[in-house]
Amino acid sequence: MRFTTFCMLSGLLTAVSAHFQLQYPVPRGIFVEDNEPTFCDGYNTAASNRSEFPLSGGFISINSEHPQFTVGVQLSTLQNPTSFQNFSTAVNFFQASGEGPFCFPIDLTAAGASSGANATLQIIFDGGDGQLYQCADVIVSNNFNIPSDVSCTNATTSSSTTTSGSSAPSATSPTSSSGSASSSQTASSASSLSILSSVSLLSVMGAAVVALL
Ligand SMILES: *[C@@H]1O[C@H](CO)[C@@H](O)[C@H](O)[C@H]1NC(C)=O
Ligand SMILES: *[C@@H]1O[C@H](CO)[C@@H](O)[C@H](O)[C@H]1NC(C)=O
Ligand SMILES: *[C@@H]1O[C@H](CO)[C@@H](O)[C@H](O)[C@H]1NC(C)=O
Ligand SMILES: *[C@@H]1O[C@H](CO)[C@@H](O)[C@H](O)[C@H]1NC(C)=O
Ligand SMILES: [Cu+2]
Repeated sequence: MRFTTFCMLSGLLTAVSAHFQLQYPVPRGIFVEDNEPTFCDGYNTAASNRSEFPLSGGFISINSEHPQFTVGVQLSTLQNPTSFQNFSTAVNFFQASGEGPFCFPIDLTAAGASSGANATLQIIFDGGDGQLYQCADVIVSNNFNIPSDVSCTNATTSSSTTTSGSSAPSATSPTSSSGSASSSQTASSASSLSILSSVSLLSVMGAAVVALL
């Protein structure tokens, strides 16, 4: 009974507001929930302020708002990749679970990157409401270690299984690269609005859970 109730509620939450946020490396731009189903969360131009990222022994840290998800990472070594076709696989898609922090290793050597190269990482996440994308523009370095104060934890310790790269990114190009400045401005106000509405929705749902239990 409780289980059924929980499933119904979490199903609702999933349908309405849940996504994922890239925590590390620093994403290309601030998170825009409504744009996350599109190439690089709607940011179609590489950032000029790149952060360093280790050639090997790196990790990707995300916050998942979905209890079950599939995640993978693509890499491009173009200066300004503009299409999914400009990327190749760096971390095969795998399934994982747990709402909250999730952190997994990535080795760019295996993906063909070299030290000193500019690269873009595109994290692809599917928690049941379609594929979502966030990008980070980096400088690959073989003598950079991720600072120890960068958090790398998993919400749950349950094991994950590897899937055979079946959920490849859809072959859509970003709509247009012109007018990105104005669209990112409206996008950031839309983002605060949707954060507000997510928060109020969550409190309503929280009250409902308390009432039902
Ligand atoms: C890397 O990108 C920065 C700006 O994003 C550029 O100034 C620099 O020349 C690029 N380096 C290489 C090796 O292409
Ligand atoms: C690049 O600059 C933007 C805008 O100031 C900022 O939000 C972002 O965190 C910076 N990225 C890095 C990797 O420092
Ligand atoms: C990047 O992708 C676009 C669109 O598929 C393609 O036209 C272009 O040739 C690619 N660039 C490189 C350098 O592969
Ligand atoms: C989180 O789980 C993934 C998948 O099981 C694993 O590869 C990774 O090492 C875990 N991260 C931490 C910080 O334990
Ligand atoms: Cu979602």
